[in-house]
Amino acid sequence: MTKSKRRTARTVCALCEAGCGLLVELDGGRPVAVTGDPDDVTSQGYICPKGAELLRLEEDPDRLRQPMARTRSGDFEPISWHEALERSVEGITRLQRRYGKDSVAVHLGTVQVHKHGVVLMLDALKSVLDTRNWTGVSSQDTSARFVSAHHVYGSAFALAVPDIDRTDFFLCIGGNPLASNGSMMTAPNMKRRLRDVQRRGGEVVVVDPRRTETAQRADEHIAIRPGTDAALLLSMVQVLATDGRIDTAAVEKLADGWHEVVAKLGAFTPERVGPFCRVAPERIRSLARRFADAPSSVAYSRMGPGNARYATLTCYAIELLNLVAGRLGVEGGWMFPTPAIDTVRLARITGADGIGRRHSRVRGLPETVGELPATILAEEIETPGEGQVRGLLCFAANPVLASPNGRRLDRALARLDFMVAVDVYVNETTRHADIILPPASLLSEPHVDLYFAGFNVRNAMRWTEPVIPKGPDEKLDAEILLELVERLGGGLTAVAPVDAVIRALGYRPTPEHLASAALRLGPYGDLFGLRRDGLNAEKVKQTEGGIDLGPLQPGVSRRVFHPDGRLHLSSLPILDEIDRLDTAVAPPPAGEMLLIGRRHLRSNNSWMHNVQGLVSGRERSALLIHPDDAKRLGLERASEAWLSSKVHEGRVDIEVSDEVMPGVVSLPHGFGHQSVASWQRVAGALAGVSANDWTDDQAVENLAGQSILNGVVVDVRPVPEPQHQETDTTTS
Ligand SMILES: Nc1nc2c(c(=O)[nH]1)N[C@H]1C(S)=C(S)[C@@H](COP(=O)(O)OP(=O)(O)OC[C@H]3O[C@@H](n4cnc5c(=O)[nH]c(N)nc54)[C@H](O)[C@@H]3O)O[C@H]1N2
Ligand SMILES: Nc1nc2c(c(=O)[nH]1)N[C@H]1C(S)=C(S)[C@@H](COP(=O)(O)OP(=O)(O)OC[C@H]3O[C@@H](n4cnc5c(=O)[nH]c(N)nc54)[C@H](O)[C@@H]3O)O[C@H]1N2
Ligand code: SF4
Ligand SMILES: [Mo]
Repeated sequence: MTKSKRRTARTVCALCEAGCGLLVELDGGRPVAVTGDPDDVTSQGYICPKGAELLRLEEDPDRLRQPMARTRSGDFEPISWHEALERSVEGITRLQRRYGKDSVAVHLGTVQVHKHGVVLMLDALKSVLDTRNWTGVSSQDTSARFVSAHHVYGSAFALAVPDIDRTDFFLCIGGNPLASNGSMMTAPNMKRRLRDVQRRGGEVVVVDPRRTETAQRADEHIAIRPGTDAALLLSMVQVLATDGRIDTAAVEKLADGWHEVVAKLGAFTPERVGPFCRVAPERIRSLARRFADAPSSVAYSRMGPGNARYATLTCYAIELLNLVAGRLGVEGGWMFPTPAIDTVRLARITGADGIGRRHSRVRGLPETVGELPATILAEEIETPGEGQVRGLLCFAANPVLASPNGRRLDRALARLDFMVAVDVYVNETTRHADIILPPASLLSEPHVDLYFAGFNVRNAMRWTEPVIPKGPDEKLDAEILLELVERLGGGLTAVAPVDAVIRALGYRPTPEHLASAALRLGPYGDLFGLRRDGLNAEKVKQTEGGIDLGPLQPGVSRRVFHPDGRLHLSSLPILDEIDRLDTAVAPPPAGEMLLIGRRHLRSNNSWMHNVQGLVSGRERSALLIHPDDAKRLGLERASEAWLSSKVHEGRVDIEVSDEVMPGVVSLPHGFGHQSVASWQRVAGALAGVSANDWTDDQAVENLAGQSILNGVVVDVRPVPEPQHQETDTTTS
């Protein structure tokens, strides 16, 4: 018997923002085990259950491995790559020739930012498709933060992170890093990092309507009424201002507009906003004072308020609080990473970081960093007229479960003339596609730290080679996009003359060529040999586990892009939104019930539900309801309830739990897979409904057009008589 050949290879997990380093054990070239890489500079051996199940995800028999075409009967059958790509391009070109460029929309899911190759391909795709209907998940994720950064710093990508490893006081507002592994904060093993804050004698305070996994480990949990965080934060600033705890001279040295803002803060006293937020005024006051008095502190907010009514204003108020408390750009505070590939500067040069330069046809919603809000998709498909959307390229996204009013979108997608999806599953969205193009295994991808290095809580750079070669008939996501671009007549650099010269020379650049050049020209780069000790791709690849580039660097000016070099605190849209919030501040109506979301460590949005190891155990898709509400509504002993919102009503499983505050119910998004049970056998057999059946595509936040997915007004009652049917109340 010959001894099998075992070896280990390194890669980086692309399943979430933490980007943990992985060691993949190979037996005769076949991956057999995945563990955390102890040498990885970013994750130091940490791995979560999703990363540990990576091979199960990859080996899922229901995962697509060849291009699929939808048949007349609505089924799918495999076709060749050549035919799939030709038909995709033919479908897109036919519509664009006949109905104009805008007739084909694009929708991008969150996977895009995890793959450097895709990020670097998007300009080329954008340029060749030239459609205004370029949409994606940002409006359910980061757009509000981008818009706030644009106003304050002059670039949507001027994004600070909490210096979590040096802070003495971490104020976490509407983020649950123990489930999400951290977002817009690349920091694997948040459990350890939070414990370290406490071990240093510091404090962790979580503001969340639910006593989350993170809140349970915090020193203090403040339950807040959904959608009111901006008022709480402005109130904290108001307290510091009236206490005289603000170094006004220091603020004015960095920023313009403090006077205009402070003049508006009188409306946000803790006594006034307390009932609105359902937080005792004394708690707000004490929180503000402890935040200011701690040796160092940082305020951070994420998806909770980020997908609620005052999303952009909340992000702005985080900037304001960190600034006036003297926490911006200082150790233990709110600091700017210095990534080796400076995507912020690249975006500045290409203008990719702008906002509001185009608006959608039907509702006039603004673009943010090139993307129109995802909520426009259904209405743009349904509404006749010039520019009506008739075709869709959907990249790694499942908007039927991830976008508000998913049922309306589901019906709209069925009306498309043509749809192509790049995805690994037939799911609730891709089931409408004419063609599905599945990428090769994640283990066949090279990895270059690109987008998320901009959120590192400690600067680092990693570049790994593919762990396994891709099969002869497999393509990476970026390669699929590049082939589509080339067949549509474009090229990688998106600059037509440059691409023409490159083609004439018979040269075919890859995203890695672009990344390599950007690294060499970046802040630590070797400047193509001019700086001998500088970095280049080879050096990074040869350093096992990546290169540590040190703690975050103090300073602010390198991320201020307003021509006057100052932060702007009083942009008109921001001041107007403060006025609107001021008008809205009032105690909640009696009996109010607000719906919020929830994430689970073993899941990722709408996918990873088809692997038994990730879905076994207690059901996770039930509606959490507080015991007081359950009692009041006659649901104490019920296992189900009837949930209604403006757009939908239907049955949900319930779980009575004091984890959620009274007046709030919580339902995770991304469930409800019954319609694809024949394509995803494990997921299809799960219980659960899609939270986004109840969220409203027409309700958006004012500044970014951000979706409102948290703090949705709902009604909960016992399940009515059997003849009562589930209904959608939207017309389409
Ligand atoms: N395991 C796992 N990891 C993930 C994901 C996943 O689905 N599963 N998704 C990934 C993605 S796409 C993202 S963007 C990140 C998100 O990362 P996080 O933002 O850290 O994750 P969430 O669980 O959405 O945290 C939002 C929290 O806000 C609370 N909340 C809801 N409404 C409000 C409100 O109005 N105010 C306040 N203060 N809190 C509120 C919720 O109860 C919840 O605890 O996670 C990423 N990582
Ligand atoms: N109610 C509510 N709704 C929400 C949220 C919420 O908190 N509450 N969160 C929002 C947020 S933050 C986000 S980011 C969105 C997420 O919205 P989406 O990005 O649309 O959702 P995912 O489920 O992450 O979709 C991932 C898709 O990519 C496919 N996929 C997985 N791996 C690969 C790959 O390597 N290549 C390709 N081509 N495809 C792949 C999966 O099969 C799946 O179809 O959801 C949003 N929706
Ligand atoms: S936390 Fe888990 S899913 Fe996220 S990168 Fe690390 S191993 Fe992957
Ligand atoms: Mo997200």
